[in-house]
Amino acid sequence: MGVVNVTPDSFSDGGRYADPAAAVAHGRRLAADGAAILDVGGESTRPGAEPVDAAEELRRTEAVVRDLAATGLPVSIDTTKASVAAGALEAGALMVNDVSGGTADPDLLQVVADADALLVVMHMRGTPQTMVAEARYDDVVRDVGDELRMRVDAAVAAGVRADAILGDPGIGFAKTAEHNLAILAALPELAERVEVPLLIGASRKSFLGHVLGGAPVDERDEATLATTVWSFVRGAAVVRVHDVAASSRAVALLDALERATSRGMAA
Ligand code: PMM
Repeated sequence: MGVVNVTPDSFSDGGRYADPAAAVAHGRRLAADGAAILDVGGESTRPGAEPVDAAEELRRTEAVVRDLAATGLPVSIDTTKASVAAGALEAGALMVNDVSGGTADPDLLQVVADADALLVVMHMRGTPQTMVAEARYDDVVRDVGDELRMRVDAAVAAGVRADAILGDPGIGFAKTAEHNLAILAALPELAERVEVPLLIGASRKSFLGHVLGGAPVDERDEATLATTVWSFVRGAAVVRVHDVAASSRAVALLDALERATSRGMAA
C-alpha cells in the first residue's frame, strides 16, 4: 500500500503533495513502482495534528481518489469520517482505512457495510491530540490484540464482511518506541488474537528514529525497508509505505526466496 497524503502538514512528506495534481502524479508513480493499493489521506494523524473538517478533507481528496481510481488500481481512503468515506467510495475508492478503527464516527462502519467495501481497522487509543498520554499497557501485544479484535467484531456486527477486513496494530499510535518494537516482534501472536490479516504501517515513523539514535525522517528509509521485510516474513498481508519502489524490490526477493524454499522442500 503506497501512501498518498494530500495534506499540508504530514510528518513524513511535509506537504509535498498537498496540491491535488501533484498527489495524483505521485500516486501514479507509486503504482508504477509496484504498489498494489493506493491510500489517499486528507487529514494528518501525526501526534497533536489539528483536526480538519469533513468538507475540507473531502475537497482535498475527492478528485485525487477519482483520478487514481481511473488507473484501475484499488484506492483506499484514509479517513475517520463517515461522510468523507462515503464521498470517496462514490468517487471510486474500494477500501476505507480508519485509524480510529470505527470509533471516531459512529456512522463509518455502516457506510463501509452499505458499500460492501474493504476496511482497515486500526488500533489507537484516544485521538491524535491525546494519544501520547494513552500509551500504557499491561501487556501490549495482548491488550492491542484484544482491543483490535473488539473493533473487528464491531465492524462485522455493523455488516462489514469478515473477509473484507484487515487489522492494523497502529504502529506509533498511542504507543512508545518499545511498544512498537514489542508488537512487531510478536506479529504471529497478534494475528492469532485478531483473526484477520494484518496491515503494518511503520514507514518513516519516529520509533525508527529512536532505534537509530535520533535519525530524522529523511534517514529512516532503510530501517523502514527492514520493517517491510520483517513484517512479510512474520506473516503480515499488507505494508503501508512511502517508498514503494524499495519495498517492492525487497518483496520480489522475498518471493523468489519463498519459491526456492518450496522447491527445496519438494526435492
Ligand atoms: N499511519 C499513518 C496514517 N494512516 N493508516 C494505517 N492503517 N496504519 C498506519 O500505521 C497509518 C495510517 C500516519 O503516517 P503518515 O503521515 O505517513 O500517513
